[in-house]
Amino acid sequence: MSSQQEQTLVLVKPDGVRRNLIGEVLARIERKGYVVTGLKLVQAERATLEQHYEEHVGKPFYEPLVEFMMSGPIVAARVEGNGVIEGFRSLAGATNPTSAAPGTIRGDLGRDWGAKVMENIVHGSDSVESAERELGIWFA
Ligand code: IDP
Repeated sequence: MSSQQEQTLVLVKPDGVRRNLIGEVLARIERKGYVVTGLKLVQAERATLEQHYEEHVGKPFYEPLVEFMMSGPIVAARVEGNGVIEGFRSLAGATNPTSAAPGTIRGDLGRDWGAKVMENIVHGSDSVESAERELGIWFA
């Protein structure tokens, strides 16, 4: 299998920050051997989130998702490594924390709280194109 040096955008969502999981998420990234090359705590603005989540406009969970992402500070990280885009998605686990595998961030630390939107602790870019686009939004 070939992989290449990549950059990805990781967000620790408001639930992760509220639950004091910033260090836990960054520790898992670093223990895997990836390198954090940009890091900031931000209160996201609606315009930024509308750009970030543009592919989800019109879906039933879109507005709850934007509201949730504005409900408290988030951490944005630029993370680098060979194959890091797929690698971080693998560390994060499936979108739904109920079905995410144990051993993953969402599987170990997330659960279904009955919220309108899945509160699943982290975001990670899903392709080279998304990573470039999203890093441009959060690390302009
Ligand atoms: P991902 O974060 O695993 O890439 P996406 O499909 O890009 O998943 O969805 C973005 C975010 O929207 C998810 O992380 C989750 O917080 C929320 N979400 C996605 N699908 C649903 C759903 O069916 N119900 C509620 N929330 C959802």
